[in-house]
Amino acid sequence: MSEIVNADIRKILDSRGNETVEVDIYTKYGFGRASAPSGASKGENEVKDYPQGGINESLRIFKQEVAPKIIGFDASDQINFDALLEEIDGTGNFSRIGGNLAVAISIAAAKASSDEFGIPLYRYLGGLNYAIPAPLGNVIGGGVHAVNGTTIQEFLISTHSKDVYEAILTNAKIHKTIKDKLSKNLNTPLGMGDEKAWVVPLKDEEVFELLSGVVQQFRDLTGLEIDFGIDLAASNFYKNGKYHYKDKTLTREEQIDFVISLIKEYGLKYVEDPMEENDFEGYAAITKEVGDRAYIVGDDIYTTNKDLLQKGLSLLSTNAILLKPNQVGTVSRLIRTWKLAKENGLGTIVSHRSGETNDEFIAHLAVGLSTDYIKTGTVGGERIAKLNELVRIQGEIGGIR
Ligand code: 2PG
Ligand code: MG
Repeated sequence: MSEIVNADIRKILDSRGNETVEVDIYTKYGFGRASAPSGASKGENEVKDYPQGGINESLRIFKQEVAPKIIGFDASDQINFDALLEEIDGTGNFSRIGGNLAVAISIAAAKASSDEFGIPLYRYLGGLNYAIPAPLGNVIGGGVHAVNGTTIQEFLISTHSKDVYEAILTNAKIHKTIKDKLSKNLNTPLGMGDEKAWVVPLKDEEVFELLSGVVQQFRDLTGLEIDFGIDLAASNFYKNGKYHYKDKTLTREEQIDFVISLIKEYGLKYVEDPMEENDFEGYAAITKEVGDRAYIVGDDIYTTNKDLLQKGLSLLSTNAILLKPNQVGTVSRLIRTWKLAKENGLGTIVSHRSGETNDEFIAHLAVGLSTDYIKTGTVGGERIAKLNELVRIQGEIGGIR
């Protein structure tokens, strides 16, 4: 039992300078503080960050309705605690209290309870089966995370090492090398996107060439396994039935062929949201053809929602799923979706959002659930907060996939 004795809320800023909520939960002998991130490229079925009336309405609801009801509640009873949040909200999708409020409360309760019991958060969340995931990060980006970048939202790399510090350092060195190459050789303007990936006014094809060269250089240099991948976030450039790149427009069938050819040509191991999010069959066509070579990952298509994953499983849409707490609003909802994915042999990835705080929770979540990857950038304070937490956790448990 870890009885909640007090709860507080405040507004803080996220990495984009937008307002977000931070919640404190006190149990008799424990304390938990959590804040909510926010996406820019959101799936249609995500819970909404805030209700009508915005963040101030969430604050009002917290003070007048939530705090009085959660005080006295057992924070360690996460399932019923999260059910209470759903009951207070009353809409089924947190549209009255706001998904950001729900997720900050749910995570703060988990943190307070693990603190009360003196159990590390990753172990509190995952029991005895925990493991350090491979860090996966965006090194060149575009889409809605940047102005004048690539059409594809994220060009990702992931170093596998038994030492997570070596993995995150190698990822960061790749990020740095790309900057050196771009500024020396290409003489092109260089910016930085929301997730601290480089933004270049290049065509997607040019980036594939550049990045596969850098990745190979680091494989040779380190002898480590380094994955190359992408998040197309394809819904964002799908309009009127076609996929609109900077230099070309593709039909649905051409998009399927294009993605398959990219996976084959560049040996991509990770491909997220290759089709617009309602095309479950389109995802399936890609998975069928190249699912043995790469993770075909569902983000916007599932939005961490168990029912949507169920649909994807029946259509064999993907062989992996992205998990983001604020897409569904509570820790228990996310864990239920994760369980279904595991039972069906899918790869799992815990992910940050493009707008982040310094909250390190997802590092513990990824370790606790032993996901294959944690997608949380390569550099930038709010991304490094999670990566450095992995280093600390490794100090306690050791090992990486
Ligand atoms: C994504 C995420 C994180 P956003 O599409 O996977 O990289 O972006 O948080 O903007 O939805
Ligand atoms: Mg995505």
